Amino acid sequence: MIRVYLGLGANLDAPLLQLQQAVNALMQLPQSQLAAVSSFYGSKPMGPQDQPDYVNAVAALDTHLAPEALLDELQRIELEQGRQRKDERWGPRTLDLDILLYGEEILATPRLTVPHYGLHQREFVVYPLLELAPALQIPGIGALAEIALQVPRNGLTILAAPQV
Ligand code: A4P
Ligand code: MG
Repeated sequence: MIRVYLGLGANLDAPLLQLQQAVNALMQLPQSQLAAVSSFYGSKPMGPQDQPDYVNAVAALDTHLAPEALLDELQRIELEQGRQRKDERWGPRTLDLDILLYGEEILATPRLTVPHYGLHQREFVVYPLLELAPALQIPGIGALAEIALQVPRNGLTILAAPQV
């Protein structure tokens, strides 16, 4: 099994419920075991400011799925939860599921950049990840705890605990 970390984000159509529904879907993934889910955090929108605040979380998943098979499953879950892909960069969405880390692998394929390119600059990824894995090393970047020292919290708050 490979330990994978996933980023969850939503800011439309009851985002807290969207995230809990996504957690429920992750528990059903084939060849996989959901290991842990961070608190659900409220965060200020990165990108266009004329959109609602986000709810974000990070999940730890142990899986036998290959990276692109996992991405297929995540995109299926996004679509099942009403995700519509729009052209606006960083615009609002009912659910976004990103592969943050896939074991210690560094991937650069047409469909996947892993570690996720924004991981170490985003407070809504760094702090939930720190909650799950305070000793984590980010391949090609460094120690998560060191990275966190450089990332302002920007109003990040804990909203709720996930049900797992
Ligand atoms: N892709 C490449 N690498 C990956 C990866 N590691 N994980 C490709 C998942 N997908 C990856 O994704 C576009 C393509 O990226 C996919 O087809 C996949 O092959 P998408 O989900 O359709 O597009 P997106 O998510 O809108 O684009 P992007 O640039 O990934 O957006 P971000 O960076 O996820 O930003 N503010 C707050 N507070 N919280 C948020 O969660 N999220 C965004 C979206 C903006 N502002 C936010 C938040
Ligand atoms: Mg995405």
